[in-house]
Amino acid sequence: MSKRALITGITGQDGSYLAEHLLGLGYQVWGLCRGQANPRKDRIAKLIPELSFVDGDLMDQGSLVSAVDLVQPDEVYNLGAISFVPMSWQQPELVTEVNGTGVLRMLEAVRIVSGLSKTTGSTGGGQIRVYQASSSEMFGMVAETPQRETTFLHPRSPYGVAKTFGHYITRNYRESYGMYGVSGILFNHESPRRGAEFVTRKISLAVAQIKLGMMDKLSLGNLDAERDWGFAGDYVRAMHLMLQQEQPGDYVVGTGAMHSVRDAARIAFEHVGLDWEEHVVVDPNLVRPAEVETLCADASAARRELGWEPEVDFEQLMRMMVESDLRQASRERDYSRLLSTVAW
Ligand code: NDP
Ligand code: GDR
Repeated sequence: MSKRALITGITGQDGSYLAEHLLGLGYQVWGLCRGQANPRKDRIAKLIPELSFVDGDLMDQGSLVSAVDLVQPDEVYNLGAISFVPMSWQQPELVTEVNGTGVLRMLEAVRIVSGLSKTTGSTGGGQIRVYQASSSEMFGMVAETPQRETTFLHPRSPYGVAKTFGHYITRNYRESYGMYGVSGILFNHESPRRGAEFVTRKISLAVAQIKLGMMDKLSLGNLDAERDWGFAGDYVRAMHLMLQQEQPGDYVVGTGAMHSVRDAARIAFEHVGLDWEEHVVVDPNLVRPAEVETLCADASAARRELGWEPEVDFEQLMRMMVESDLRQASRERDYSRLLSTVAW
């Protein structure tokens, strides 16, 4: 009997890579999709025809209970979130509802459907395993470098605060009800499917367009910010491995190498024979109210206990993204259409 997985956030970057990975392992995969006529659903359905869909929204408890009940999954991957950090200052309440309380709603849905009693902690039906998408953004003002599972959390954005709630409530359901719930504390991971609002993709798209003479300048914010950037395709393997362990546990996932936004721009422009300094301008409006300056993962526990290793390094990643955007941009010279078709 093949295993059944339910993925929230199926229309996002990680949802697509994880679905492909699980289908490749022989899973049956359902994606939770929200909204009426969500255009991103058509895009993912076209990319991965083997996917099934179920309606639901992390804002709606009943819809999650129905979805879990309908799918009867062995594994739930809760990737759904408002994932762009700056939006969390614009709409902090909404981000808290989706990224924080939404996690609680999903855990409740799993608890109810699997018959875990609030009083006895006894399990009714089979055990459903839950993966929660925690984030290095929870470390915020970093207490130590590199960051590991035990590093003190000091989030610097409403996004990070909401993710911290999701992280602890997952652990709490594990301790309260014996639920198999784990959090992957994932550092930044990118790909040609990354949203255009995130800095690496913003750079790769701009480089492709500048190379093709479609634009000339790229505005960026804090060039000194440093991140531990990896490839999304590598990171979804770690999500799956976490749910295969005998004992549930939380793991940091990252490459252990740190680069600045300036490095990202330099590598991307150099790849097409351009000088980044001639094209990048700093826009103070893009600097955040509170910044996370440096993030670097100590993923030694994931390497040791999960046997996980990243395969793509930062330079390869930036070049892969630029190449993909160059191919798409030369086919589709209208910028808005470029954004909607790129890499999918
Ligand atoms: P994306 O922004 O690409 O995807 C986010 C997904 O969440 C979309 O499918 C979106 O669906 C869905 N979503 C938004 N609101 C809701 C809601 N109310 N109910 C259900 N689904 C909703 O993110 P990524 O794929 O990059 O990230 C996946 C997860 O991992 C997120 O939780 C993110 O916070 C976390 N994370 C990501 C990292 C990264 O570097 N990529 C690092 C660490 C953590 P829709 O089409 O309906 O908008
Ligand atoms: P981040 O990713 O906030 O780390 O969150 P993002 O790519 O948005 O920013 C990374 C760093 O680059 C700096 N920066 C800019 N960022 C953007 N978006 N646009 C710019 O023009 C720009 N200029 C400089 C930022 O200030 C920041 O320091 C991502 C998301 O995927 C989260 O959901 C996830 O939890 C974390 O990674 C880990």
